[in-house]
Amino acid sequence: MTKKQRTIITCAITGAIHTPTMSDALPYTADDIAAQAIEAAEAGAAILHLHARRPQDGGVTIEPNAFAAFLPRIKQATDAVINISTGGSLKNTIEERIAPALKFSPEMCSMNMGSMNFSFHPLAKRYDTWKFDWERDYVAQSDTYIFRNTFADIENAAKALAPHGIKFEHECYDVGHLYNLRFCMDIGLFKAPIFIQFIFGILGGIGPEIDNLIFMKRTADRLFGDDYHWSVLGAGAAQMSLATTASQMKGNVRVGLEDSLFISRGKLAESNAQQVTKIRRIIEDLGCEIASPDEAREILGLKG
Ligand code: KMH
Ligand code: ZN
Repeated sequence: MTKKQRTIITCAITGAIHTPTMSDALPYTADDIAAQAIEAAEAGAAILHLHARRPQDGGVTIEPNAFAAFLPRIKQATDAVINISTGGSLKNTIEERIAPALKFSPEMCSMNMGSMNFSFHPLAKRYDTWKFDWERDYVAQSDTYIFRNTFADIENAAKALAPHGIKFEHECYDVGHLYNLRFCMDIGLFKAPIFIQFIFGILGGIGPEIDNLIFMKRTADRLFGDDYHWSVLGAGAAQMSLATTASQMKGNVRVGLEDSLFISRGKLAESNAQQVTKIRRIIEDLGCEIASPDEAREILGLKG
């Protein structure tokens, strides 16, 4: 009997882009990050994608101590796969960004596959209804606005992290990033089977249309054959519809307040768990099953 397809739900708890001024639900103290991560795991997230925040103002930090304030609590309360971000903020060097993953050697960490303009522009339509102070909340974080992931950065990160046996969540924000990933595999930086996060709807990357999902998937099939796993992250309003479509295409899904602050059109989510519960219900109602953390470990070949 063939094994039933299981959908891995990743929940990205807080990220580095949204600010506490945008939603009261966005966790930024260690207590809140731990509590929401635990609740998301209980709701069905097999993987927890984690960033750290400064408890005093919610700004991004890549201080390993900030991760140390919530990681043990999450590990003690859940068996979810820990995935530590190497995204940092737009100001950090790649060496600073990988420091938490090097220190904690989690089962997974992110690996961003190309440089790009990233996300916010004050005139972008999707931001115009938020209580968002562009100067205070975003420009202050960056004077370049470029999310830098050069080939040299990727190579340095891959080589430094290689001894840890960490599985990468390869963040691909556009079709070109899939070609970057193929190139990096060809020069020996990453080995199959890889895990790709197709990302849609970040300003600066590919848009959130279903045609684009099909195009990304077809391109990945051509570049990586059968030997890869994939998941979909739709940013903002596209989150649930793209995740639903991905699950029906036998892909995996990512939700969480890092990617969207909303639970439905115009309605802020109360928590990460609320988004996990929603996508889990959709997946199960449509006849699929979700993967437990151990099933995710087996599917992705994690070090455990
Ligand atoms: N913020 C997401 C669009 C990372 O953490 O390295 C992608 C992300 C990047 O999660
Ligand atoms: Zn992230």
